[in-house]
Amino acid sequence: MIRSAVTVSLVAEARGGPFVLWDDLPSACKLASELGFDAIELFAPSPDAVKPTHLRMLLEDYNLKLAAVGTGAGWVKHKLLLTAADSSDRSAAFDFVRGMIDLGGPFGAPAIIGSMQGRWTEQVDRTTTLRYLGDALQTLGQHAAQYTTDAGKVPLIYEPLNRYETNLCCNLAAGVELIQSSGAKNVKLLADLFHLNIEEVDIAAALRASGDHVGHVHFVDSNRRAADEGHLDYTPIVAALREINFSGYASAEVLPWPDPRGAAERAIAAYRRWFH
Ligand code: LER
Ligand code: MN
Repeated sequence: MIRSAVTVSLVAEARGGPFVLWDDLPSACKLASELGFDAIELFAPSPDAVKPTHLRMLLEDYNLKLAAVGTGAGWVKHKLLLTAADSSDRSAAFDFVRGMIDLGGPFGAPAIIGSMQGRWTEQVDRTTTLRYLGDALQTLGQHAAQYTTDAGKVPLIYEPLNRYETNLCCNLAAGVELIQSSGAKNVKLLADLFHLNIEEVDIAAALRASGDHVGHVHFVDSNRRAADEGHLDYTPIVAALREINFSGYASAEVLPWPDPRGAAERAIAAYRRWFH
C-alpha cells in the first residue's frame, strides 16, 4: 500500500523551500491529521531540536506516523557536506546524519540524504567526490540497519537531485549505479518527481528500471506545487509505481502554494485521486 505524507519544516533557513507546513510542530500534526494524512515528513534544524518524547506524544495523539526525516538543514543551516574536501568537515557531516538516523530510527523513519551530498568541484574531482559519497552511503546505510520495523530494516534514503542542485547523481539510474558501485547496503532511492521531471527522459520507465531500489517518493508536480497543479501526467507514473510494487510513502514535498493549508488540501486530494 502506498501511504500519504506531508512535509513539515522547522528550519528557518529553509524558508522559501518546498515544505508545506512550517515552524509549529503541534499545529502541523493537528492539520495533517484533520486532513487525513498517514504521516509527516520532518525537516528539523538538528537531531536534538526535537525531543523524541514530545514527537512520540504528538504522533500518537494525532494518529500519525513519521514517514522520514530530512537532513537538508545539515547543508542549509550548518554548511555540512558529506563530500567536503576536508576530512574533519566530512566527519562532522557524518555525525549530523548519524544523529538524524538516530532521531528517526526508533520511529521506523529513514533519514534522507539530499542536499548534504554536495557536488564535485575544481578542488575535489568527480571520481573522488563520488567515492566520498559512496563511502557515506555505505557507512550510514549500515548505521540505519540497527533500526527495524515489521517491514524489515529501516533504510537510508538517497535522493538524486536535478542539475541545478548537484552534479553527482541527477537521475534514478545514476543513483542505482552509485549504490551498486559503492557496495552500499540498506540504501534506497528517493524518486522526487520534481527533480525527475527535469532530468529523466521518461519518468515511468526510469521508475520501472529502478524497481526495488525506489524506497520513497516526493509526490509533487513539475512546478513544485502539489500534484495536479502543474503539467506532469501521473497516469504512467502511478502505473509504474504499482508495477514495481512500491509500498512506501508518496510524500508531498511541495511549495506552500497558495498557502500551507491550501497546499496540504490539494496534496491530500491528489493523493486520494491517484493512490486510492
Ligand atoms: C529535498 O528533498 C529536495 O528535493 C531538495 O531539492 C531540497 O531543496
Ligand atoms: Mn525532494
